[in-house]
Amino acid sequence: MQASQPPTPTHTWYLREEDMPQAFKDLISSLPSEKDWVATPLRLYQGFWFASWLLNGVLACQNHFQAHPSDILLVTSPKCGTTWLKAILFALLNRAKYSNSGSQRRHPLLTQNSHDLVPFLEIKLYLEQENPDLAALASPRLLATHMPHSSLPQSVRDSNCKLVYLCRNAKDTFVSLWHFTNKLKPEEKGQMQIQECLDRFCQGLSSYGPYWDHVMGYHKASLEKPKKVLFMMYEEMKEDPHAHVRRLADFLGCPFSEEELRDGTAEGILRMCSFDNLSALEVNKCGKLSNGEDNKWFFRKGEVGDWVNYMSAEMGERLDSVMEEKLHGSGLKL
Ligand code: PAP
Repeated sequence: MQASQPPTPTHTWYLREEDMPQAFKDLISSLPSEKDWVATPLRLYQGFWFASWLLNGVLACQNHFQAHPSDILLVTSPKCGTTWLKAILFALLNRAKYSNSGSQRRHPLLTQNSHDLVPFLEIKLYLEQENPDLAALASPRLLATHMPHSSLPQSVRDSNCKLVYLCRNAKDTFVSLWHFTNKLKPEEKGQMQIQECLDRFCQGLSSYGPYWDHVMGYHKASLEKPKKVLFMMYEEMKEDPHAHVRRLADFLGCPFSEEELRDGTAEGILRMCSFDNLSALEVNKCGKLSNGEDNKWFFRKGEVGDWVNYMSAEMGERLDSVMEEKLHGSGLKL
């Protein structure tokens, strides 16, 4: 699809709502509702705002997903660097299979978007089928979710599976979300006013919001269970990706060997997963996800501090003060 053409408004998720079990429909319609930025309803469920169409996947996942102790779950709030960390985790866990010295097999990340290689639980697997058969997934299963900690399926909380959580500065997250939501919006509805969206974001009204509560839930869990939950920040990854990919490998129990450290395996992974490399691949320039989103929408700038180009200083200060107030006492600064 060319940038000048409007996005295809045929996302599968909008169709799925009709197929929901009656019990889900009844529950969802009983929940408090607000318009989200694109005027589709948000529902307040277990203290967080979810797009109404998405709750089908959330409820099915909560009811049916059985975590394995070897599972690895990447968790993010939308636009915190999911696409990047999905790619890094995939490359890290499969590094022996696709090493340069090995079979010379073409690396899947060169021909597939990381969202296709690391599926979302509630946005893909449990949205498409109420109880999908995950037996075919290779072990360890690498999965992703945007679900808040308090909404995770019980089996995730009970099992010894590992959670990698990535968060990002609130202003950059907000601006990235604003851009992305504009892409999703039918062109005839025009661009959303950033000020209006900021008002909503500051009230906690965004998909999987309030953003600060999402972050706090996983931060607390990482302090309580550091072997189970790794808490990471986009800006720190950008600052020193090498240290953080090693940290990830250690946390996941697959540390880089001396030989790998000598032969530049970590650097190779980071090079392949860099914004410049991934965004230049044909699949990410022209491909689409199964829900109709263009892969290229997930690669905008990939920079720290880009918010200054879209938000006034006053808007920035406003979001800073909301975040400071909400994160007060946590030691976090976002
Ligand atoms: P999602 O949560 O909806 O899957 P996600 O991947 O978190 O989306 O958000 C995309 C952001 O990650 C974009 O940020 P921006 O709008 O500020 O530019 C995108 O550019 C950035 N991103 C994607 N790939 C990379 C990468 N390889 N390195 C760094 N940032 C990246």
